[in-house]
Amino acid sequence: MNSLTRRQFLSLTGGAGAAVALGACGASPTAPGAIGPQASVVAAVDARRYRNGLTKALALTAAPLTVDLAGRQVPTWAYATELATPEIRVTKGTELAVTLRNALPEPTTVHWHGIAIRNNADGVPGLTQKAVKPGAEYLYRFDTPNPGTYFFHPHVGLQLDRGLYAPLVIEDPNEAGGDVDQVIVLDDWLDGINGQTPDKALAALKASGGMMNRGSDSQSSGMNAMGGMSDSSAPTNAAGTAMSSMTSGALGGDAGDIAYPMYLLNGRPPADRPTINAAVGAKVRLRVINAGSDTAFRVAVEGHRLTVTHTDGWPVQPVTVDSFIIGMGERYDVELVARSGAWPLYAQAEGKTGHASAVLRTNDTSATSPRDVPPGGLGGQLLAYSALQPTEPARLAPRQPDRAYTVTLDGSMSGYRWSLGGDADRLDPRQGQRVRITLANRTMMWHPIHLHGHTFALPGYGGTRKDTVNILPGRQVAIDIDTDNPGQWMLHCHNVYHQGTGMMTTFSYRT
Ligand SMILES: [Cu+2]
Repeated sequence: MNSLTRRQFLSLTGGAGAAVALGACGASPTAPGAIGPQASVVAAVDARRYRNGLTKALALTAAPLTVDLAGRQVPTWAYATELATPEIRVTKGTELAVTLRNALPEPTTVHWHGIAIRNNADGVPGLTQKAVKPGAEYLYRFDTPNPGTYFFHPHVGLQLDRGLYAPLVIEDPNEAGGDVDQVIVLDDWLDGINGQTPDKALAALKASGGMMNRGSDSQSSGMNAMGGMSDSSAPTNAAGTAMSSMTSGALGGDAGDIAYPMYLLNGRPPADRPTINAAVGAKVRLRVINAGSDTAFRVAVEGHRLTVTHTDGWPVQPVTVDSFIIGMGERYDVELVARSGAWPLYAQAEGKTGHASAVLRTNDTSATSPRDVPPGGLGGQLLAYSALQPTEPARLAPRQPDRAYTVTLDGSMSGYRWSLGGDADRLDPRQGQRVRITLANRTMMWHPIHLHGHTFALPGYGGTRKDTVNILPGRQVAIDIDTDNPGQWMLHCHNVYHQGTGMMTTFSYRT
């Protein structure tokens, strides 16, 4: 099965998945006994969170803006004209009081990705709050007890695939840290390029089965629009560029559905790549965030090895590699020791054509900028999940699961539909349990699965703590959750086009 393309898979299944309900509502959050965001137990848990007594108040405006991408003026929606900003950075334990002002023409929210947050601040419309209407404001007030690298984005429709994202760093005053602490936000970009929008891209993906009907092969023709293969009919993909094969061995097959026209690092394309300055010998901490919607990135820095110290905000036992792949919603903190010179930092769009980049430059050198070419390390030793081990404080205590669920990742390429099945509509834990969810990917594509409000452990990977895990085609991964944060929480694919067509459900605490 693994060698089949999605096109072949589709012709074998005949699009049977179309009969599967979207499951968008999941375990109904309005069911009897569901613990809602305003429940007293939510407040009781919140009252026990670590605080340092400080509050940081700020305003965040989501608005239509024009951004400059290497001299090209591009209309989009964003929080600031400089993409991937504002960076919010606080000391562990600081209370954040962020007022969201919605200047967009449609409702929005902010989701604080990866943070074990109070449920009513999680930013999921219809589940933890009402969507914030155009012209309205909403105050997000929450604590930051767990240090790490996080980010924030809307949880409405496909808004994440516009410019609505920025980093949130919670610093640990007891951590040694680096001499240089640099956030690297990666993104795949189509919004405003030749009239593209994420909504148009999704419409093209949904419609492509019919539009590209090629007679007897009609069931599978939709695959062409989703980048599974190339053929002589040279279809165009949703981003309007000529499609080529987008496959990755490391991702187990199809790398994504959309060939983006551009990839950005800290909001800038390669033609305007940013520079990171460091002293020779400085310890540089890179906090890498994938804010993309349909693209994994493979990251390396020429002339340097990378020591992975954290994933999804939580510490791991340091492991040194040449490169790593980061899926949508994942974060890796890596350290390097800067060597004299000017070096390309390169984020290849995995399985796709294109990259984002930056320059690491030491302050002793007047070297001209290095050529923007792939570092040798891109093809070197690649980080595997199996190489990750949590630090002792990050480990969950040994315990047998009280509840076990299986959630299947399903899809039908007929009409472009993705879904979660199995126990997806029955995720009804109680507070104080150890819950195991086995995520079984029955599709022909990888999926980065994200759980809100918790950092789960991966029992199959040494107990490493994460909140977003890539699951390859035909594989299954178990996640262990200590149910210590009552409320209603999304479990979903962080490919926004998959999430937007049904690959989501609710992890729904019950009394
Ligand atoms: Cu997915």
